[in-house]
Amino acid sequence: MKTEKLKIALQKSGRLSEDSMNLLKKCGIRFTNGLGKLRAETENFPLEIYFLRDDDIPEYVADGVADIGIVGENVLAETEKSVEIIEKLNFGKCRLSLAVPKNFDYRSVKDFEGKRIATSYPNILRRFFAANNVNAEIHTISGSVEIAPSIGLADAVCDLVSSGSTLFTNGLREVETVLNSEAVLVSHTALNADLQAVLDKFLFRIKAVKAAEQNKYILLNAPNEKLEQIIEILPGIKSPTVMPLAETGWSSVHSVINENDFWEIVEALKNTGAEGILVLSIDRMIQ
Ligand code: PRT
Ligand code: ZN
Repeated sequence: MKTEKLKIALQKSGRLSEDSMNLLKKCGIRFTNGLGKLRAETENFPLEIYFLRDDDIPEYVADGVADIGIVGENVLAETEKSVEIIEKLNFGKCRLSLAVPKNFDYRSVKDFEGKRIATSYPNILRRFFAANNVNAEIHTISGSVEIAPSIGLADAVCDLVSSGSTLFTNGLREVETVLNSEAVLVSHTALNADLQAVLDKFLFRIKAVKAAEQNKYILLNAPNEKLEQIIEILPGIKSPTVMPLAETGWSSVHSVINENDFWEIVEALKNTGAEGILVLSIDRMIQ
């Protein structure tokens, strides 16, 4: 029997496109994405790819035209479509923030009372102001939000920020975070059993890719009398592997450490007398 194909919607061209396609590739899924193509078939996994504008992805998935999709949480929150968030993907990170001109004497969110705010995210902003009991005038514009205050269209803006340089070069100062966002895998709320099985398989691979990216493989040499101390510092998946070196009185210790704890652990290891510390990237990690 032929397996039913899972239809995935990806951003056609934009900030999420490359990372989305790389994720599929790291999951071992091969496909040809000829430039300008709207659809691609995969060679070795039951997936069919649709390339769309990111704003349309929640609707395609909610309607079941696509079964799953990759989209920013900001777009999801704005469109308010009913889809299920399956997995955060660790890329496309940004925040939706309120920003004011540098000379605006800002103290609290109440300072937005009665002000005109330019944004491409009116629904999210309306909810934010309602939750904070602020009445502001929201002006919806679709692009170049950051220039609205300098041309007299608005008193402040609510826009996506990553490095902050766009705000800075436009004389604006970020004052409130409205939403933190990253790319997420979303799914139609009712997949049939066959498609759900394909999604589970895909998700298993995504988790292995994510885990590998968040962890490092560490090897080091240690005098045997320090082993106990070193093992305490290293968490490992179970516990570290310890093997004797050819030189008596010394061992080689192997373990996996989390990217976030990396420098603290390496410093602690050095202080205990560990030598020849090697840190390697992990390709895939099955937990
Ligand atoms: O054509 P299509 O509709 O598909 O694409 P788009 O132009 O609407 O979206 P695109 O490709 O710009 O962004 C896609 C998604 O990337 C967004 O929905 C976010 O989830 C995510 N993302 C992450 C960002 C940013 N970072 C980001 N910095 N989206 C936009 N920006 C813009 C922001 O609007 C501002 O103009 O970058 C500027 C600010 O960047 P910094 O680094 O100067 O702060
Ligand atoms: Zn868009």
